Amino acid sequence: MAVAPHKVLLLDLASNINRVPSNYIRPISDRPNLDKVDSIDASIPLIDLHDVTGSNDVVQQIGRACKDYGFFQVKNHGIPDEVINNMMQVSREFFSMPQSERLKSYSDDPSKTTRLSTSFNVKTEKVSNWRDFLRLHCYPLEDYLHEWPSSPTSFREDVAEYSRRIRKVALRLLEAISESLGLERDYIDRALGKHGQHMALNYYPPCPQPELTYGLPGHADPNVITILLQDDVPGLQVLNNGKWLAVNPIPHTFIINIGDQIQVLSNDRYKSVLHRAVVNSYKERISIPTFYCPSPEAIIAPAPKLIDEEHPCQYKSFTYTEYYQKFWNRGLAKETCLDLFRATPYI
Ligand SMILES: O=C(O)CCC(=O)C(=O)O
Repeated sequence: MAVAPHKVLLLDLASNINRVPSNYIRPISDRPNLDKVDSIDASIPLIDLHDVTGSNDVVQQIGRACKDYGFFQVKNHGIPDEVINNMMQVSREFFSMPQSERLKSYSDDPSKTTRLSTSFNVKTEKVSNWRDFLRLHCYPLEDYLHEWPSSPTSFREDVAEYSRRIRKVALRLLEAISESLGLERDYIDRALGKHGQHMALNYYPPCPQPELTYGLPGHADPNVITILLQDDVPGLQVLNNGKWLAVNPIPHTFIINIGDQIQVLSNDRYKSVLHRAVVNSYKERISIPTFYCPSPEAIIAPAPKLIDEEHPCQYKSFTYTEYYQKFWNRGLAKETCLDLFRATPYI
């Protein structure tokens, strides 16, 4: 008798169920409480990047957003609509391919630099997340391009073009963030060693009981900055003053958030804040975060210029590899990993 293929990806499981399987159900104390979320449009600042290199005002707006929200959206970022549309379209095509084609990229091994998987860390987590994802390393591009899926046929070309363009936006933002902290424009660039850039293509299938589970539970990002492209389906929420704010999609904008490494470099001036992805019962959602990172061996520590009597040094120095290992091994925990690297440990 033929045995049905084991459904390792959520997308294939979710297409014919009308209840959430028990391993996706969160305890009552840890559910999204969707009716308590503030979904009014004016959530996080929207900043026009048109004049980011010439305008002190833009730099100040970025600084204020990093301090008050840890999040902002950007428009006039210089990436043509066509590049964004192709990226979103090829992601949708990837997840629409037959299971046998998608599974060619599947792996549970987190050390793989290109892999399709589901949830977050399937080997260690107790509750699963309502998400499949394709994770890609993207910088230096020539080191990784050959590993990427070769189907759909335009995948490599579209994703490579998008990642080259996004890297330029990331570098401009890092300069503006350095400047907003009163540091030299290239301070953060230099602090990151050779730099790293990863991308996730997140696919959240429609969920029959979205109030019981998360696409991704609240977490802070371990990297430097994240640049998120989302489709037209809401799902991202950001914690601000103890309340979850929905970040509703605005076409052709990106959502930027400060990761833990900027919190450290800024000696706690800027905050890496919790955010989460919720799911819905009516429509699939795709989001594409680019995680801009230090290179693994880069040594991260607060900028000496931001340490004084009033602002004592908050963190010991560490390599990004050490930091990322802690982040990965703990799973997506609400308590930030930063406290493990405090100069004076929190009790
Ligand atoms: O899907 C989203 O909007 C958020 C994604 C995210 O936080 C992540 O991939 O780490």
